Amino acid sequence: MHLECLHHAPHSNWAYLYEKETFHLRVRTSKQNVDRVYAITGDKYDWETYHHEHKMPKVANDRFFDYWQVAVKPEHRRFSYGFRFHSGKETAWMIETGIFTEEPEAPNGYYDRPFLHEIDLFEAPEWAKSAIFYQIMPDRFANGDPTNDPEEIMRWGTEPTRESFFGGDLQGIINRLDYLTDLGITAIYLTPIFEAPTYHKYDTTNYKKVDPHFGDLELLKKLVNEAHAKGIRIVLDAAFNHISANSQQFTDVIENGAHSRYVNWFHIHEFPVKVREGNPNYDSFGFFAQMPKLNTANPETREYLLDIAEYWLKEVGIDGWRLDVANEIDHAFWKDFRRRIKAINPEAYLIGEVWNDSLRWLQGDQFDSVMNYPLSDRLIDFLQTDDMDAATFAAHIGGLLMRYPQQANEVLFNLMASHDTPRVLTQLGGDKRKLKLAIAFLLTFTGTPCIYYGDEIGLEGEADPDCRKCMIWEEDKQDSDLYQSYKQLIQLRKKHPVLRTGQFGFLKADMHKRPIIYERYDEQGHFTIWMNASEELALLTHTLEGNWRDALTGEKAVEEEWQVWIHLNPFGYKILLKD
Ligand code: ARE
Ligand code: CA
Repeated sequence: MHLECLHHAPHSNWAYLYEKETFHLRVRTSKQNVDRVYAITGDKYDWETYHHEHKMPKVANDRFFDYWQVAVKPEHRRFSYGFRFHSGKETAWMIETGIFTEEPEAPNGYYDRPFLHEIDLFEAPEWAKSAIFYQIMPDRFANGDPTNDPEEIMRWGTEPTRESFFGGDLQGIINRLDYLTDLGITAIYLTPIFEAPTYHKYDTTNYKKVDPHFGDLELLKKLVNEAHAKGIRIVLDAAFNHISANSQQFTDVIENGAHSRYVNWFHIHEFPVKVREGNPNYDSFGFFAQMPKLNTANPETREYLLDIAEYWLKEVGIDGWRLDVANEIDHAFWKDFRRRIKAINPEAYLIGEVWNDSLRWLQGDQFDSVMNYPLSDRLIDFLQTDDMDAATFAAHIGGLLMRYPQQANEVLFNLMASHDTPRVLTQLGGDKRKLKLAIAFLLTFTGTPCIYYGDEIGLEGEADPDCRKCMIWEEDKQDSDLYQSYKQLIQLRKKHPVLRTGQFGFLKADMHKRPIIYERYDEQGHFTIWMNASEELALLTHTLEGNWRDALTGEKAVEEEWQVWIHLNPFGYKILLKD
């Protein structure tokens, strides 16, 4: 047995409170090296009376390791624990004090979970688990009010540049709420809408004012109220890492230098301040001189921003925040932020924009979720070419699922693309078969799906600004077949909770092959999803008890002696539901 590969860490994504009295334990072993794993738990104050064994199922694997997970419910909300591993005739134990080949005397040296406090529980908003998000960039979605258009707008539908305005606004979104309802959308993520000089509004000049080109406070309230009336929630974008160089605060520092009352709101390197594009003498987002970084550790700055975050919840009733460049703001700020926001609305959904491993922010004291770019990167890599075999794809997905506590996985903001990436259809070489496969995966996988506006009707686009083309509203230019695929898959996900919070596992993902089969299951239901990510026809089979039918057509699946047979076209998929 590869003892050196045995791994666990207490108080982490390996050991966490999942629900009020349910605790998850995870361990890692060398891939295909261990046959069985048991968690040994007990009460250190009376081990004899209260100790148990729990067989741990294997729930995932990545390239080098197998992962095992079990849920335990200790009687007295405290417990010590260890693990026992079996590999052929070998047995080994892992406890806090080390790895042993003779059984260590319990509970000395065992891992310890002193007390399970409900107040420490990381609880994500329940509604986010069943939400279907749609991301909108207001300037590009719909122009509902030409009277508020910027002076120099470009004709709707022409090629966008880094500076172009097209006149989209909040009234346009209100006018199109029925379109979103028809698609099955239940939540909208709006990129910034507060006053700012650019079309994208990530360089805020006034956080407490809706940009006049988008509308005003009353119109935003109307949008939120009309969306809520249709069962659609609204999440706004908080660009708190930096502010515009044209803001009142920063212009004061430019004018008054070290004597400015706002000097500690920023990270100024030297005076006089030089707004040099590419090389400012102060901290900024990237090297963008127009985006001076705010000193969120400064109490006055922090209070200013937290007050803004509270204001839009209290004043308008928004349902959460997407947090721009969240990973470059200090953790102390986000802990305050979560406390203050959840005090106003415990169900507010907080999504950090973090492109890398985000465990530090997903321990229940900061964000509920992050934008899950690692997922879209892996899925698009898998579909872009046939270089990645099914086993490697499954290993990537397995590793991602083990990164975070399960309650975070259930509300991760799963996207295929955004305003910061090329359009997913473009990344997939314009192949709509691959796009449908990607969307079928997104809508049957663990986590909250988000559709970037226009993807559902076939919009294409390279990197920013090309990925921000105006929405196409002429029906004869929309891909209605693609739209129907999105709509059908969204409806399926909304109808079946098991596709949202059920267990996930691969049934088939072979080396040197491309087809995959994975399952979603819980007490209520059982799905198997069959995908042929290749140009060849595929005939897949798997042993499955019970009667299965196509969840989209209702057609009964062919089976003989528990062998289910599925024919798939190139880049085809089938979603089976057990009767
Ligand atoms: C755009 C172009 C630039 C150009 C600039 C000036 O992208 O190439 O030089 O215009 O004309 C906003 C606008 C952008 C604008 C940018 C700067 O939307 O159009 O740039 O401001 O003026 C990293 C950050 C991540 C950030 C992306 C863009 O980690 O937080 O870069 N995303 C947010 C928003 C953006 C917004 C800003 C930040 C600024 O979502 O829309 O840009 O408020 C890897 C790395 C990531 C990196 C990612 C993308 O995956 O791991 O860290 O994200 O690549 O580059
Ligand atoms: Ca307008």
